[in-house]
Amino acid sequence: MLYSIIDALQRSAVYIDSVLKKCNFDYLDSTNSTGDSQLGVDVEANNIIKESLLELDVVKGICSEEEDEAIYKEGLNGVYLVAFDPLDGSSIVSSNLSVGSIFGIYNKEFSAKNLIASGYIVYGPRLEMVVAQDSVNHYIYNGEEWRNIGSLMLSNKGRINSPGGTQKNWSTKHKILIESLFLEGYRLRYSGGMVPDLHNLLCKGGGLFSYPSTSDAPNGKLRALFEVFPFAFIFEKAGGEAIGSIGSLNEGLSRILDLNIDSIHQSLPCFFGSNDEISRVKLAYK
Ligand code: P6P
Repeated sequence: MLYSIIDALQRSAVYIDSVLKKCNFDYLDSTNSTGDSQLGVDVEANNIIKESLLELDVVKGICSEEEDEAIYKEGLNGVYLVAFDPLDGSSIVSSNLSVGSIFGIYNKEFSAKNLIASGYIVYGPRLEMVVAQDSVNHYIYNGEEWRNIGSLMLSNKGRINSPGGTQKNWSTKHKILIESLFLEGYRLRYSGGMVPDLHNLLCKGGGLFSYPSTSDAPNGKLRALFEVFPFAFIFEKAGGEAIGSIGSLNEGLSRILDLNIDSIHQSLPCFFGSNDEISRVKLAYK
């Protein structure tokens, strides 16, 4: 049943990749519902994915970072809802850095407990796609077809530290946590693109990616439905963990896929990683 959705996303990925290769990266006058400036290619990628999904019988509706509201189809056929960020990392695409699309497939309801599959597309030197259901499958597009090249698994402890957010606005406990990893020899890997930064962790055995609550972004920056929940699902299926918090950090950090959101564009502080590093985050934020 999910095959038609994955196939539609794979066809959209090839189309978006070709658009990225020849488009200019001019900003539009518009902003999206989170207030982010929009590139023309943001809107084009959104339309490509939205149209390819809404024509599927199994799809009941979609929500997108580039759409103010969720879009539901009339009629009772579809059961699946797809939330997606059509082009994540627009701010770095004009520097020719890798960017990506992120998606989560929900059964009947946009909530973490109804997330049944998720994945992402990496528009980089190679066009790649990762899809998590029972395991985390890694695909490469060879110019003619998508080939499954195996699955991605995290080690119990990694070597990469990928710290997001404006450092001068980090809390003291977050600064101590991040510094402790560097003092142990972790390598800094952070491009400012969620998809390539987390794909790097998944391909290189793990470590920690963090986008914490900061004084300028108390609820973090990354959006729950189409960024954080999909990657939380992927990291758990790859043998790691994903924790975060909704509302005040005073309640501490919880398993992200146990959290409930109030609005489709809600963001939250989030930590993705191998088990050892996530244990250290829990200790640091205790
Ligand atoms: P910062 C890109 O704009 C994005 O939404 C994610 O792809 C990325 O992880 C994050 O923002 C980077 O944010 O504040 O570290 O530049």
